Amino acid sequence: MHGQNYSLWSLLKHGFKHHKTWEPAWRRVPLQPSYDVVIVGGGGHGLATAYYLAKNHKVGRIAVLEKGYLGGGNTARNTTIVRSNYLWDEAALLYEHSLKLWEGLTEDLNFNVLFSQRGVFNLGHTLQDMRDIERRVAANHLQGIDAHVLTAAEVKEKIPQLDISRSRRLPVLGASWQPRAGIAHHDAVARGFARAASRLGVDLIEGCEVTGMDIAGGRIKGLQTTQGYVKTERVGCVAAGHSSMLGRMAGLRMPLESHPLQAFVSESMQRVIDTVIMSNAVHGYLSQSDKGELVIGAGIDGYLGYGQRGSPHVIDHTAAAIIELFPQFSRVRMNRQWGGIVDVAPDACPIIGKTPVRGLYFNCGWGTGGFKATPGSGHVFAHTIAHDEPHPLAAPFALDRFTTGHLIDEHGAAGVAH
Ligand code: FAD
Ligand code: PYC
Repeated sequence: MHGQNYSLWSLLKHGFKHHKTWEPAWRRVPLQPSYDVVIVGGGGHGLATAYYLAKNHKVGRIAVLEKGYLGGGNTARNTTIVRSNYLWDEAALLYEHSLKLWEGLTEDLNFNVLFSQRGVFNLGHTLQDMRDIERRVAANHLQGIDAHVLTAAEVKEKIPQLDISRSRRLPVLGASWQPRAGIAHHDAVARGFARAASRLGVDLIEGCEVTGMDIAGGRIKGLQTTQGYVKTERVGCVAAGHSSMLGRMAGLRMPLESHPLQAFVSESMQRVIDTVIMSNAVHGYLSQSDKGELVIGAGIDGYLGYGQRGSPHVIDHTAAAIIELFPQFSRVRMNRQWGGIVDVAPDACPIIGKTPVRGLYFNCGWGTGGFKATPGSGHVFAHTIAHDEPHPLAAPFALDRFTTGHLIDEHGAAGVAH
């Protein structure tokens, strides 16, 4: 993540040797004793929140506190699928808001986030899968989201490598297809938001873990950190799988479970797959990175935990599923496997908004699907913190839905089996 950047144009103009305008990736600054707003968690969502706060709202001095290095959590570990084809209006409109921001993000940040709209296929293997696909695509049309139902033959035309033979254990009967969906580069997204936020004056503090919260009279007053005490009256927590631990510091029991979720990549190969293929029924999904690696993701581990690796049987199952869809990949060598910790809410939807503690806001519960939401999540969370009122798109995702009962069940459209 560290290093320096320069434009090709200025290099051509001035040459490498005499180049005078090297711009550091972001400003290195020490933690200050007080800030107007502190964001806890320097993943994509935290950095995006800080960027949109600084860009769109006048809230004074902002810091992002990150216990490790910027973008080193789930942002670094995910398989980068971006899409908005969710079922329910609340979720679909939020993810579509995000997808629209993705479409202009490289220009907005002046940093190439390598967003590639190569389309996403969600395969159906049973009659019930196909009924669910038809229902979701019909909902997407009403929401103004691009979506198509394809037959098996139409899928085969677009992905000739896919085995659609009826003799398969779970034959492909068809798919939903979102052409505007795709992938982006995980590190570039974190880096782009970090640089742009830093340029707007946000302090980005790495190696700074929040260890306690100072709350008096029902209001947040400051944070204890491994680099000392910080005074602040507005705190946004964006800590993904570690959100329940931050909640506990504020005396809140968050309705979240932390689960391992795994992925693995192959050796680099020539381009063989130019789209994204997902299947919840066989528990695997696949794309190919710009480096040529097959990027393969698994279903969620059933048990709870914080070990960033996951169970071997889950990844075995996924390898089998991918070989079932693409028998020719059985000979490809795999290079790396890893896990991240995702925070899953009971209705598979995020929690965005205020808490019972005044000035303390949470943005979490994105589970297996938060990468695609990075710009949208930061955008609506920044608004929520700045106005002390939920952004209209964030309002349905308030924490109090677990007491009012206004849950939004997105398990079916989560993209990853859980
Ligand atoms: P993170 O990037 O995890 O950032 C949170 C940060 O908070 C971390 O850097 C952490 O160090 C920091 N932190 C935690 N506690 C503290 C503390 N006390 N003090 C200071 N800092 C703290 N989503 C998709 O949309 N598409 C996908 O294809 C996809 N694939 C995935 C594949 C895998 C294997 C995994 C694990 C996840 C996947 N996801 C996907 C989900 C996605 O990665 C997450 O929802 C998203 O990255 C969350 O972003 P974030 O910025 O909230 O979290
Ligand atoms: O939500 O699309 C998704 C997704 C893909 C892989 C993990 N999550």
